[in-house]
Amino acid sequence: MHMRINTPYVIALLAAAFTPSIVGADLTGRVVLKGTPKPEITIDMSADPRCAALHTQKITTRHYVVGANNGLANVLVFVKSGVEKKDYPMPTETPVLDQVGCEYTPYVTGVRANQKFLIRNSDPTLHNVHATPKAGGGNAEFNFAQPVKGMTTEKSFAAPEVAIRFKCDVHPWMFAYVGVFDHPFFAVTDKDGNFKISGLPNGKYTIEAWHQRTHRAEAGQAKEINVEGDTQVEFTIDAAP
Ligand SMILES: [Cu+2]
Repeated sequence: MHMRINTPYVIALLAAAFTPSIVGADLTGRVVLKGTPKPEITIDMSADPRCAALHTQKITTRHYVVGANNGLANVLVFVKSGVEKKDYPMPTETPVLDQVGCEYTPYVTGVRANQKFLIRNSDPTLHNVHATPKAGGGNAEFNFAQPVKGMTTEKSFAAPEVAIRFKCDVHPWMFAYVGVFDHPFFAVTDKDGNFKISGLPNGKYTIEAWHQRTHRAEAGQAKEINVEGDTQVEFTIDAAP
């Protein structure tokens, strides 16, 4: 029997077999704050009049930023385990940790391990950027001055860590938190507590919601989930006593 091979069909089959899957599910959800946190503390910037002059309104700490329906902002939501270890493509955009009005912005953010990011001083005063990763975790502490407005310094962190605290050695009220991940499946909640992690392959994962005031009480802030297509998850975080 003579068999005819449909060449275009075979090529299409081969292409389908060897095209890596780039689409995955969207993991979306919210983080909700339960309970009433302590009032925020007013920040007195008078020690540096150049900082104080940048504000016309009262500045407070940002421990709990709560939006609509008790949604909690500035929570790092990330896949803690279950992710396949591989070289995920690095984002093309360079994240910026800025200093504006003598505050870090963003307050909480995430980067990939070995992803270059910029630290910028947008203020007309001296900042001293001081990153304080945990000892022995694979990330190096650094500490440098940015005396001039507009200065940028490129940095990266080598190892996953949630999260590295930044402070400023000139202005004791300045803090930021940077999570470092060896995969792209992380997000920071927006002002109403919403987050979205895209491209997550189907599978079983542990998802964690990390908030800088409550992370010591991890109970309830990690969930086992089964992703099969687009999936939603909600976290409730108790205000720390
Ligand atoms: Cu500073």
